[in-house]
Amino acid sequence: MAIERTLSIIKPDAVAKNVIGQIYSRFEGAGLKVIAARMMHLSRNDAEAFYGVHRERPFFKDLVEFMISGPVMVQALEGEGAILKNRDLMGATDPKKAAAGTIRADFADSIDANAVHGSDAPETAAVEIAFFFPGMSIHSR
Ligand code: RTP
Ligand code: MG
Repeated sequence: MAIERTLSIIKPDAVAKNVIGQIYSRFEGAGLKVIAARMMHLSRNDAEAFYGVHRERPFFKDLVEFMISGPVMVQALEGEGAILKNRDLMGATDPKKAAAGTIRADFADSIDANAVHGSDAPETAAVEIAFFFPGMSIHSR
């Protein structure tokens, strides 16, 4: 399988629970390398733009409010099949449906406060990485 990059966000609930390191350990344990990272508090504009594909969905307003409720940790991950591998580590969107041992099963409280984001396809990964890491701050290794 090809080496890919994907965009990951540790959401405000997981940052507040102080589990950034535990989540990074899961990335590392699966062979995913952190090649760029920044902690930030998203503006409303950032959150609305980032989740723009969901603008017409009933949960959009709650999603934006949640994503701006506290700081997030944003990282680009690199590795073999990184996009699917990260989605597998994350588990299902609704933590009640997430497989045992996944990040969402272990750290998420609800479908709204669900601990992590991960890109869902190569095209979205490229757009999302460029959104948070424009320019020179990526270190392929
Ligand atoms: P994400 O984009 O955050 O990685 O999550 P995902 O791919 O697993 O889920 P997606 O369909 O892209 O939805 C984005 C976020 O919106 C919230 N959501 N709520 N109430 C609902 O039915 C509902 N559906 C989605 C979730 O917080 C989800 O992470
Ligand atoms: Mg998604």
